[in-house]
Amino acid sequence: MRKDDPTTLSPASEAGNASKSGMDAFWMPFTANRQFKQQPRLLAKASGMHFWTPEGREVLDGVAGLWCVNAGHARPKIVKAIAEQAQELDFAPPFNMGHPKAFELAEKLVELTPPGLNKVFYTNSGSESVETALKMAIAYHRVRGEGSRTRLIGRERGYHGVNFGGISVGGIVANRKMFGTLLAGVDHMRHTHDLARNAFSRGVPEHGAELADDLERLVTLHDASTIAAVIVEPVAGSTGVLLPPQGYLQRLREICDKHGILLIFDEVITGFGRLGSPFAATHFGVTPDLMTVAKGITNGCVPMGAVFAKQHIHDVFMTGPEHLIEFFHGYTYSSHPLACAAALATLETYADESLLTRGAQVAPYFENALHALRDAPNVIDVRNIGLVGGIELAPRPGEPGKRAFDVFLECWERGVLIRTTGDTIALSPPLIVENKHIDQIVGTLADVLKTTR
Ligand code: PXG
Ligand code: PLP
Repeated sequence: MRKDDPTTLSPASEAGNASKSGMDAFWMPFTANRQFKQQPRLLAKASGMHFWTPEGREVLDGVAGLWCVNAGHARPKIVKAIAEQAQELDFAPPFNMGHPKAFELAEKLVELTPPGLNKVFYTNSGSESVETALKMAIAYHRVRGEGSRTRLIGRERGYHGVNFGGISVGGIVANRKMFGTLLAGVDHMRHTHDLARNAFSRGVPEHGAELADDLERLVTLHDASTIAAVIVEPVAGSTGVLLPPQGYLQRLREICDKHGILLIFDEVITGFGRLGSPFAATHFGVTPDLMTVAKGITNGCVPMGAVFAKQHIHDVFMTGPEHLIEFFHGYTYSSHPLACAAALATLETYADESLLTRGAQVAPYFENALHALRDAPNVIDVRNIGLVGGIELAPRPGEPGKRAFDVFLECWERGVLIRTTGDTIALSPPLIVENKHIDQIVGTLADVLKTTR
């Protein structure tokens, strides 16, 4: 065989696996693969508020990548930190070994979290953070002698990532129905979405705090002595931007306290400034026992997630012989040096530009702009909090999700990246967004809604 014969370069092409289009091999996540590959939407470059396609077309990022690029794209401090870290220490084993930045980052993170959440366990994604928090909750009860508390309570329409624990406590049917029996011993509260009473609310809706009493109902059914934890998104993102009714989270906290149930907030989207406060827990003044984050922790640049735990949860584990592992859990890439370097530079960037609270200043303009869409064709609700917006469309008869997806495609053609879930358009611009960007996003949406059937 000749040295330059391409078949000697790749075992895949030798076996005939390489595709003609160059797009067959990649099985894309959460994507209509066949539709995408007929009409690919590729991103080649990003900076600040914008992406560029390989052809050089500019696209305004209305969704911070995927709710993660909170400081905007390619921020210099973060780019530099990652490059330097790769040179200096590319990897360090996280089990039985450490590296300085992992400790430094943890100290900095717990300065930002609500009081009491002062222990950090590192993961690599939101999904892993959720699995970690659920395991921590069950193990916590067991080490303190209440091993019967194994049940986990989630909520309808909840999104907690895609691993088995997360889809079990989650409540999105498409993410669950294909995957068998899931985790045993899980139950769900009702979701809080109530268009009849709360449509077009500005900020948190007025009605529905009583839905927290669903937890009391589940306690009556299963008995508190069998329940380890309740997990909710303080503001649900993925499922279509659902805000907690006034007083709902406080009530959930009270019921958990009354029954010794741990409260887990999944702050993968709400963490790091999305609501105009560092965390939703800060925003609503309700502190969970465990809090999951990911996405904005590194500005989306390097995969990373984390679970924050209250001191007493951590301390319960620290009672056996000192030479033994206390919590049999961890990932090869927990506290990856590149992720820690990216996260430290991200926190610096957030601090330099006060980004963790900037959303609160921009929110009124964003709110007014969004609510101007209430009379656009097919709009049945507009919801907003901080720099999160949801615009719900009436589904086209017999084609759920299609109307919103058509809006997404047309916005992309017109240079604005939005996100849709079902028939809800979700907006979550980078926290550096300016009024002119908001005008462009909402102006484009208004035009597109006029022409979408
Ligand atoms: N919990 C919450 C609350 C999330 O929003 C995850 C867990 C999982 O994180 P990872 O990093 O494993 O994806 C998420 C992720 C969307 C969308 O369209 C949102 C997410 C992921 C994919 C799509 O809104 N959020
Ligand atoms: N599968 C196998 C065979 C492994 O050896 C490991 C880690 O050592 C894993 C899965 C888990 O990988 P990670 O730690 O990256 O989650």
